[in-house]
Amino acid sequence: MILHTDIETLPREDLEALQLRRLRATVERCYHTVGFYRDAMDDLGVKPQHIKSLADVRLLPFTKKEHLRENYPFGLFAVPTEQVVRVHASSGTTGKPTVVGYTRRDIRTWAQLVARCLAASGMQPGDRLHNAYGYGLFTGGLGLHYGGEELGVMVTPMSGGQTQKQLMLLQDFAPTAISCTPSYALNLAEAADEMGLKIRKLPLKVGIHGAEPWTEEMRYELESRLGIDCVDIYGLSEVMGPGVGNECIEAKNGLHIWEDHFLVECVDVNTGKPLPYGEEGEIVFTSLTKEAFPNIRYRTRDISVLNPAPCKCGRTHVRMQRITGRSDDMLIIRGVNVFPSQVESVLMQTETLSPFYQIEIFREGSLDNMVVNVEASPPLMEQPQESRDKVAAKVMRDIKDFIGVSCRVSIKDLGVIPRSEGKAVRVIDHRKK
Ligand code: DLL
Repeated sequence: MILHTDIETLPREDLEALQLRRLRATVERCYHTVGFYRDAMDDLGVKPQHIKSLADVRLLPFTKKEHLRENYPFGLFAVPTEQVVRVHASSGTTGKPTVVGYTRRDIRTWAQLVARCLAASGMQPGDRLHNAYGYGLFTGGLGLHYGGEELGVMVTPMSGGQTQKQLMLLQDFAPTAISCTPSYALNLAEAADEMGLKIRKLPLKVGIHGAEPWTEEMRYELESRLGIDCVDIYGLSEVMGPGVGNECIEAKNGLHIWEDHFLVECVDVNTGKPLPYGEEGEIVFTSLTKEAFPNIRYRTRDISVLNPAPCKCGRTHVRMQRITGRSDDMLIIRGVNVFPSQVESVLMQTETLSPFYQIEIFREGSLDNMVVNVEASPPLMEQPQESRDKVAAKVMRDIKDFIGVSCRVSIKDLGVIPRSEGKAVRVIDHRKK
């Protein structure tokens, strides 16, 4: 059974008519209930009645993370706090977190959208979900939890960490799906190997992974180690949490953005100018149904490409390619732009390496240097040092060829790189200390 088939396969014309009605209502409401939005629109001379077509969204001002911080904690709420039944917050790297709120209806909508994601991932009522996203201020745990219940699956609210216990419950509760970050899925696979647990033999069928960038190579790694299909789930707390979009199990090729609830744009990172479909840029969302915390043109800093081509699953909602990275996680090494995910791709194509890595950036004199620390595979561990040196030299050449940056590669013993329990820390930037 696939939920919501009608809305997910709506002809574009009808979908866009629905979006326009909802966009106009959202803008009207934001203008009249949130001082920040009214001021920002007044500054540009835009009134709600100027929004006559979907393209008119471009008349509206952008919203950025700093605006959320400036209005900490509840300044961007569009309803009285008495109508807010939940808040979440994302830990800022500096200072105050950003806070988001949900009305009772927002919580219901969110659950329905995550249920859609789970159904798109191939889950059905009666399935069992082992949910290892963190519970708490982070939206991952509760987001997947409510979505699972909405779909009618048995949810284990495991949260992150306690890896041994996770493995015990994976055997005893026999879930058919697991939700966690891709880096934690890898950690679980490794811990299962160490315990001698044949994880591939468990009834697990699908992994629903997101909350951090991951590559196609990582998908193959996880699928083969866990013996399951792995699909990508996307979202961010500012816009809702997990469930803004999800890959379909049929194509596993880009995340369908639930366009009846979110208007999505792709813009030039530097100029903010809208880009045509197919060009890489920053993803921007305007919410179409949110009550407590509506968004107008929220700049996600996530870099991707929108693809309107019909999908073999029959859904008409646009697909967003997997996220390459965040514009603020992009490293600029001697003038070359580098995303950690590009390094991941190269490392994971090198068979003699394990998929655990971390990148360090140092300033030496006036030059920035990138060091890629990666673990040897078990067979390479048995080999003499010169074999490791050869592999390191090859990886350095590959990174230079594919990404265009010179770096040092240091091949470490197995188990040396810290294991992730949630979002993996891929980069340690010593320049910031
Ligand atoms: O990470 C929400 C989430 C939870 C998504 C569970 C999926 C699963 P935040 O903590 O606010 O919310 O972080 C949002 O994480 O802007 C992206 O940079 C990144 N991100 C989320 N999903 C993906 C993904 C949750 N599938 C930020 N691929 C976003 C790449 C992702 N990056």
